[in-house]
Amino acid sequence: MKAMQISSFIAGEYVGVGGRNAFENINPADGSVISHVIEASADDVDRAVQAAKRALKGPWGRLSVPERARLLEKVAARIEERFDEFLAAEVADTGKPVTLASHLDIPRGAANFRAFASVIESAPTKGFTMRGPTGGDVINYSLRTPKGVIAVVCPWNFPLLLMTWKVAPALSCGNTVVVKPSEETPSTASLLGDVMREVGIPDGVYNVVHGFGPNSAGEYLTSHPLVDAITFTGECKTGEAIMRAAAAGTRPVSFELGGKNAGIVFADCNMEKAVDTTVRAIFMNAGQVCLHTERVYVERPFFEEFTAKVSARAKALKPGQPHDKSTTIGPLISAEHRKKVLGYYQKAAAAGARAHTGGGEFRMEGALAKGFWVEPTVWTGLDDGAAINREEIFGPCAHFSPFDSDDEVVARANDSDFGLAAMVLTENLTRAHRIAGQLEAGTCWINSWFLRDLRAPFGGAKRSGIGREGGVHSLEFYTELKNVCVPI
Ligand code: NAD
Ligand code: 6OD
Repeated sequence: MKAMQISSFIAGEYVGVGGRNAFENINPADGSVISHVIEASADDVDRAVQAAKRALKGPWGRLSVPERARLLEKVAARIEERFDEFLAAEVADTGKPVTLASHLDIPRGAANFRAFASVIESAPTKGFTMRGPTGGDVINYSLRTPKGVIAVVCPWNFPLLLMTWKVAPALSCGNTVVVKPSEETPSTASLLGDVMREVGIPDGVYNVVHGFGPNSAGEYLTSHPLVDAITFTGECKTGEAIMRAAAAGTRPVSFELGGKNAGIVFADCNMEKAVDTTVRAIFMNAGQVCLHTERVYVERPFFEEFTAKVSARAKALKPGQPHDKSTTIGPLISAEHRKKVLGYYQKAAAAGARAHTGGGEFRMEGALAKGFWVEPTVWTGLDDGAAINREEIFGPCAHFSPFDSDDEVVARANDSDFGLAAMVLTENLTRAHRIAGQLEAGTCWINSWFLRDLRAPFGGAKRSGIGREGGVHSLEFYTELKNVCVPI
């Protein structure tokens, strides 16, 4: 099959090659080249930001909230109509099983636009009156205005889902955006440009610039002086670099960063459901989920039994062609990421961990032999100070250890630099609520995992992020709140 060309989308137009560099977009399942991506130059990024700035003052800036909301609903509807194209692009870029992308990635791409169309229409207007110094009444009320041009810098693990999770609230609030998708997964962001054109989103409102981070589109964008705010999802180290760029001009940031999430399993859980939930929390998307559980604490009386059950389920996961509906685990995103994950597998072995299943590469056959496959892995035997219990691995693996009391497990779960998500599995809801209150995490799932209500606040505590997005919380970041004071 001939490799396609993926282009940046600036001011309503796809950008041609025109002497620019191009890089290969690789299918992680088989190592084949899917497309050539044209890298945006510093000039292109400047044009994109200028276009986004101009668009704020054009027809987009004059739309009423219901008009904007209707347009976002059309974007959602058009993603659904072009579902198969989005699905094929996402599956090729990520290598993830089609069953996962068709149930999660693409539907959420559409759902994000619908959710924020609804949030903006029902956003509360704030106001109050008070007695003024001269005895008369004073009315104070608040207006929300768009923040301006928003830079949206995205990772590769849920490309469309995570990009639209930022673009939808930004647009719903009347901003314009310049998106920098991950270099690993450029396709759906470009495809969305076509959808924006089709439904009549004015030129310059949604722009996409392709490239890498340092000395490329990511850095050009985040250091551009006309960018008014930066929303970023990715690694903590990248967050630090972006924060430095944002310091020039004191631009606000919203960060969703890494995790080292704890799962706590009590002996009084519903065993069958707890095994299911834990398997999903560790292995979904080959563990490449910021929210995924990498540290599992199991109450001692049933530690052996629970670990054995999860290990058996992990062993039964089936790698294979992403489009084969019986495939239940995909590859890692890249050769580089596989090297990093296998490095942790080696560190675990060297430290004396027992691998109940996995611990190495998947030896795939045929075309898939060139993909980036690793075995789902369950370890026991290391203490909480081991590297695999402290650092984010971002692969299909977790370490299990026993615990004896609530206080002990809360202290161990909280003993981490990260604080993104936690999971508590127990049928004792009093205990569940008490522990949820004690855990240092942005989200705590009880008897569930990755169960999302898009109106709920979402983000990380400690090093896992800055700020919260979701529902009205997104409005705090994507708008300026102005008070108007009127003495009567
Ligand atoms: P990454 O930080 O390497 O890259 C993310 C994006 O930042 C890419 O588009 C990249 O090109 C860009 N970038 C890199 N350096 C840059 C720089 N100096 N300036 C500007 N842009 C730059 O992250 P990744 O490897 O794509 O994603 C995996 C990480 O993302 C994991 O740590 C994971 O936990 C985290 N993540 C967090 C969440 C969350 O909601 N908290 C969600 C998904 C992923
Ligand atoms: O569901 C979401 O909105 C979200 N931001 C999920 C993040 C997944 C991390 O990999």
